[in-house]
Amino acid sequence: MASPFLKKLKRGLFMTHTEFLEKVGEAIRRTGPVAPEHLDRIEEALMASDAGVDLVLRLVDGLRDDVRSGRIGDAAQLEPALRERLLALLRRAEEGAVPRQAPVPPRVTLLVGVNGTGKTTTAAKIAHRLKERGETVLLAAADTFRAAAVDQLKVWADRIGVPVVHQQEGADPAAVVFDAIAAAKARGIAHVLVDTAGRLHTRANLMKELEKVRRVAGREVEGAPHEVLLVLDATTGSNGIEQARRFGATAGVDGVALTKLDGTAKGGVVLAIADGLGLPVRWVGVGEGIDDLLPFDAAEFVDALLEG
Ligand SMILES: Nc1nc2c(ncn2[C@@H]2O[C@H](COP(=O)(O)OP(=O)(O)O)[C@@H](O)[C@H]2O)c(=O)[nH]1
Ligand SMILES: [Mg+2]
Repeated sequence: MASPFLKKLKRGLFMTHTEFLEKVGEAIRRTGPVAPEHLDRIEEALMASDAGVDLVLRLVDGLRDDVRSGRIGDAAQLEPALRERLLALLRRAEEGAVPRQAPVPPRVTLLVGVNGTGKTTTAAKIAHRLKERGETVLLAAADTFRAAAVDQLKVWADRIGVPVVHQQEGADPAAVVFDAIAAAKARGIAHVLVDTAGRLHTRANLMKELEKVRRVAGREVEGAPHEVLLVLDATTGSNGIEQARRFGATAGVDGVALTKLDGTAKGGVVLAIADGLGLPVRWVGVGEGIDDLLPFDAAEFVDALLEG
């Protein structure tokens, strides 16, 4: 019986899953000798899911070697072999980035990423989830670039019933974070989620601003920020990887929240993130609703991708 999470993930991954299985289904659901077309089919399916050229070639070469050496003697072994390789890849990225706890509260999480990827929505979704678990949480509106960004976060905060700290448009985001941390300390709140800007007049300014936010957080709470989540839009596929590289260089990213998986067949980008960036995906967004965020689980992801 599939878990509710797996069901929801499968719905979120519907397009990726369907297209993947359409391409690969016949190749991995048969028995008998492995023909070169089977491996071609797997290669094509992985490419179409935007898993990234280098990774796909490596994966398929690995399978081909296994066939040549006799480790894979029958087509029925292709699926388990592929599953094992995908899982190993995802687990490696997870092991490379163990989440940091906060020795003293609050635990501070920054959400960073380019405009429109889903930072504000994801901050609200995580806040909601923490609240449902009985944890205390405060949102910090550090995207001060546009007044609308603050309003959007305030609307979410009202709806889920968590406090939000904000200042006027154009305020210094580091000052907002300073205030937010002070408020959290005063009220004994365990988590501060910081929504940041995805765009400024120049990228250099944006990076400087994020750096200042980090410095201020670190000065106010030991070890902060405890987590920097890069929010990536799955519909941009492997272009998102390039964005991530640019952000990672400056912002010291710990993990990825991959949004909009519900609207794309490019779910293989999860694999490209793990392989190309060595970053674990922590969350996946599977819709616009407040509950449409799932903690990422490597085994469930691979199941959702491969199981018919
Ligand atoms: N379908 C879908 N839409 C999403 C998801 N996450 C965010 N969005 C939508 O993407 C748009 C941009 O989100 P927003 O949080 O404002 O992005 P930001 O600019 O990075 O803060 C909004 O319309 C969101 O509703 C998701 O997982 N699935
Ligand atoms: Mg925003």
